[in-house]
Amino acid sequence: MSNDRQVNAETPLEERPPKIDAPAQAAGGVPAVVSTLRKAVGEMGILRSLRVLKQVNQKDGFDCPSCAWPDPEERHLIEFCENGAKAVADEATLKLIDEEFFKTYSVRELSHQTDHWLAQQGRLTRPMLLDVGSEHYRPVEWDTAFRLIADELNSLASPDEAVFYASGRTSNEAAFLYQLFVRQFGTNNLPDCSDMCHESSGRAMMETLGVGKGTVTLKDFELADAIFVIGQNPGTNHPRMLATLQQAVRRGCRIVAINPLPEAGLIRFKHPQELSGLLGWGTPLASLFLQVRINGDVALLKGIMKHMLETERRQPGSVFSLEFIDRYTTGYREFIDDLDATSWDLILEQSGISREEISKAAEIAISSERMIVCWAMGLTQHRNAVANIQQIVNLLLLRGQFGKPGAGACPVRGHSNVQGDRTMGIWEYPTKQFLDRLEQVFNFKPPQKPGYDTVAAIKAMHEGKVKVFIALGGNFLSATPDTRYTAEALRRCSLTVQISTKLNRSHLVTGKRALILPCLGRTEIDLQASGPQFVTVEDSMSVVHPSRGWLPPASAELLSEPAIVARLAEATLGARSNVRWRYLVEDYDRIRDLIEQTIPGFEDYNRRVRAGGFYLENPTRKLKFNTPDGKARFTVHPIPIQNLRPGQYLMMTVRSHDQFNTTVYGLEDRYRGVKGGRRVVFLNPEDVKEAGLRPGQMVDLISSYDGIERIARGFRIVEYQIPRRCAATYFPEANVLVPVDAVAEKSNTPASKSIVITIRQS
Ligand SMILES: Nc1nc2c(c(=O)[nH]1)N[C@H]1C(S)=C(S)[C@@H](COP(=O)(O)OP(=O)(O)OC[C@H]3O[C@@H](n4cnc5c(=O)[nH]c(N)nc54)[C@H](O)[C@@H]3O)O[C@H]1N2
Ligand SMILES: Nc1nc2c(c(=O)[nH]1)N[C@H]1C(S)=C(S)[C@@H](COP(=O)(O)OP(=O)(O)OC[C@H]3O[C@@H](n4cnc5c(=O)[nH]c(N)nc54)[C@H](O)[C@@H]3O)O[C@H]1N2
Ligand code: SF4
Ligand SMILES: [Mo]
Repeated sequence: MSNDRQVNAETPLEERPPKIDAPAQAAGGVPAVVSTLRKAVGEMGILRSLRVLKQVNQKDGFDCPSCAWPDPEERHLIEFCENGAKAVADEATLKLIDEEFFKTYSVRELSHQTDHWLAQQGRLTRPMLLDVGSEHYRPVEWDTAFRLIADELNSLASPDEAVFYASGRTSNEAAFLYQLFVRQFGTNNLPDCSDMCHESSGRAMMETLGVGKGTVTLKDFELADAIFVIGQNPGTNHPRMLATLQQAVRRGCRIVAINPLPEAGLIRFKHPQELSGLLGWGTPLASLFLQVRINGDVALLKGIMKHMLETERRQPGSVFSLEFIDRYTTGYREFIDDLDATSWDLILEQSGISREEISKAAEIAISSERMIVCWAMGLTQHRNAVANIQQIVNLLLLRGQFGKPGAGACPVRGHSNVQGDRTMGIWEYPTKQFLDRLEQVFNFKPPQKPGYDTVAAIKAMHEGKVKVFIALGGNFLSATPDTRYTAEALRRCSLTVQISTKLNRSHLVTGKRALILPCLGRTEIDLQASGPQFVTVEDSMSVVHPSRGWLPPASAELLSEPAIVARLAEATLGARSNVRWRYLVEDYDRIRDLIEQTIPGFEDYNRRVRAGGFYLENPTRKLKFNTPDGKARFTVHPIPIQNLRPGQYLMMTVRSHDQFNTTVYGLEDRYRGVKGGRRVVFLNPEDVKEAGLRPGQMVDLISSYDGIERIARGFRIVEYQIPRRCAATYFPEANVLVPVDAVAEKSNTPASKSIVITIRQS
């Protein structure tokens, strides 16, 4: 039976139209400084802002809770960017949600507020229970909450009827305890946000290189001759990457940007911490910008490699690293045969890029001894996402861009510890080696059957196969596809539990009963029996380092994530577990000792991490490929053909400059010139004209998939420099349009950047 509190799962309509300005020509500069200060001081006041921001990314401070871009060896006084500061301010805000708040507002009333409003209400301060039939959350004691969850879990017919989600802000320590608890409980149902993020990268690289992580370090960026940035908007999502790119450009490195949008940060950058950046024109970054069609990357990369092949044929030995290919790879012949069989017409048509532009990119690759390719969600969220990334691997293999400084593959991770969480075993598909280690160290038989990933978990809830849903962070309802379907899935659960810092829509769309368990954030002092604790995280380039909070907690009632997991485990497993949960949480060194015993690469963990951190070795750097035959693999992929019928557009969902995933900080997408609203659809001016539409007009967006129509209402048309027949909207507003079945092959990642839509006048 589904519960119905008449809660609205979707983001509400907007009353006023947004204001549209011309897009910015450069990222950073004075507006970045102004925006940083406005948000920081608005949330925290001046003194607190100064005190907190000074600790971001410092060696004795806390890790920026926003993205996973690494910190340099040498730290400056200011080691954060505009969006890092916003993330910190959002957590360290002085606003608090108290008991009165939930007495005042029912979940139904809250659900009609925007995500922006929800995020502005401040920090959650007490455990809260939404009981069967009730419309208001009420306070509950921690012990009662843990007992309630334990009783629900222990009354399930099978441990597989529970799902344990995690989001990527969770520390290594909390993540390790969480997966240990879940596996001792008896299931591998450990989906995480990575399933919607870089899962395609992990899959693609594991198959071809034998490793699921990036192969470069920050040092390599100082040595590369060329850096390709594909399907990524660093100016907004990894802002300090621009400073790294700027340094590279200044010493002569060439940047190739491949993106359907001319994102401000890719074109020109004004370093906010340099006087010239504040006053001048900034540094042009990309020496070549290829405005590819949405999902035209397989075609484009094939074109680049076909040009390289033609040059190699004219001057044998001048382009390809044949010795490297011969010694370290397989599949070269099939790969070349496929390139030969691929027609230029198809490449040009599907990529939308001219032969001349393709040859420019190829010439940069040919003339670069050392090359790095970076990518993010623009490649991972398509049906053929794994193929996209394997084409990058092909490109790098052709010129032997592995096992040497200044070269390699760089999937740029999103959440600040999403990579670490996987290393700690948050994965529905654990390796046999990992499970064997758990068995040896903890003396229990871990479940062997793979668990549900994010999409499978939604379906299992919808089918009634899962009854309890627990989330360690994140905003499952809004981050996942197919909002209406997912809402129904969550409503069918008997209990949903959110371990969170801030209010979000997943607290409102719930199972029959729901709990909010409020936790400490990164910025806060984590005091346990042995004294203040630090936690550890792993950045996008495999560096593990400490993070220590400095602020008094937002409320005395908050527990740390490791403490919540430990108490939950204790309440649920009781005498069934041989782990001394509370003892571990008294001193996080004890958790790290167990991680050291279980996971390779963490030798001498406590000492090395106190000394500042350490790098987790990546075997590909020594040309060791952990594939079945020990070789890196070339792979063959057909060009995906996008046959759009008249009136159809291919839509991607992207982030604005004023949000962190589903947390909306504000309504200003400064670089794209959109202010005061988020329900917009970016279209090419020619398409707008051809369809008889006009800028500013209100329309409904419709996706038709497998005979089902999904509608997102009340979007305004914005004319933008985007390829013909392509459209862009913001995430999470447009997630209602992403069918739960539209996923990437092999990685099962929602294809939220390739949704076919039509547009109807409202
Ligand atoms: N401030 C801030 N920082 C963040 C986040 C945030 O929300 N806000 N989120 C964090 C997380 S979890 C992640 S995963 C990262 C996300 O970082 P990004 O991947 O940069 O985020 P998106 O906004 O999804 O942008 C995708 C980019 O890919 C382009 N793109 C879309 N489709 C295609 C395509 O088919 N081909 C190509 N070549 N390009 C395409 C889009 O135009 C856009 O520039 O950022 C992290 N950092
Ligand atoms: N259409 C579309 N959908 C997408 C994407 C897209 O590009 N397009 N991107 C996908 C990607 S890349 C990702 S990573 C996912 C993100 O999916 P999630 O990670 O599930 O979502 P977030 O919005 O990052 O989660 C925000 C919530 O986390 C909680 N939180 C913040 N800090 C902490 C903390 O320290 N501890 C705890 N316990 N909770 C905390 C807060 O309550 C906040 O409301 O979304 C995916 N969904
Ligand atoms: S680049 Fe990412 S990690 Fe670094 S300060 Fe900015 S948001 Fe934080
Ligand atoms: Mo992500």
